Amino acid sequence: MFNLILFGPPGSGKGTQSDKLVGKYGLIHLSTGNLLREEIAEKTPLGIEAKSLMDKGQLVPDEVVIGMIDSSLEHHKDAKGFLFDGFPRTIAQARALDKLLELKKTGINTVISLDVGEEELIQRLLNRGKTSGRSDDTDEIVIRKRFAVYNNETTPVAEYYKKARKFQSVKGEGTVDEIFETLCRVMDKKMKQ
Ligand code: B4P
Repeated sequence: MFNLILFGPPGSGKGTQSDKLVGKYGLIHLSTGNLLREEIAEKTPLGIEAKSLMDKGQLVPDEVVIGMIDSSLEHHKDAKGFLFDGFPRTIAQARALDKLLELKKTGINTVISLDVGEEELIQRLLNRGKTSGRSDDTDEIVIRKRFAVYNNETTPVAEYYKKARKFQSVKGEGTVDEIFETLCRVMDKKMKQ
């Protein structure tokens, strides 16, 4: 199995690059953002609770997203690997993921972080907001709140994987194809190790 975490701030291109990477490497794409938006679209109790938090730029409780990942892993027992996109976002989520993978006798192979400057991120998210209908992308105050949450709660996750010597950063600015090429170079190297 090969398990990758694509890491980075909101709007850094995790979703965009994940779609391309899973096509090339045959991994199962697990995006907690997408899973939550599906719950919202179906108006489930979980979705209704998640929407009120996401609209304010806050994180959904750890136990909710960990539960979603647990059932997705169970659902794809024969996968040759997973690409985790937007998860883990807290230390508690990172620890829970390690435990879940350990139970399946596997682990995280590598974490690749997309580095993008804050002003570029804001422009990307506001642009997406014009067409996506995502309420967390239309208001600059909410976007800035998401960055604050990222800096406070998610950047410690980078330290967690740095300590485990699994963390690597790549430049996340440039065209989508240029960034994809860089990611593929890193992936090809890691898969040979
Ligand atoms: P997510 O759905 O994970 O999304 P994201 O961080 O906003 O975006 P991403 O980095 O995937 O950007 P994308 O490729 O789309 O999170 C949304 C919310 O869900 C969170 O705020 C939180 O509330 C909740 N949530 C999710 N996971 C959670 C968890 N584990 N725990 C708790 N809460 C959780 O790119 C953004 C835009 O940039 C797109 O429009 C794209 O077209 C554009 N773009 C991409 N690459 C580009 C490039 N190279 N140049 C120019 N534009 C580019």
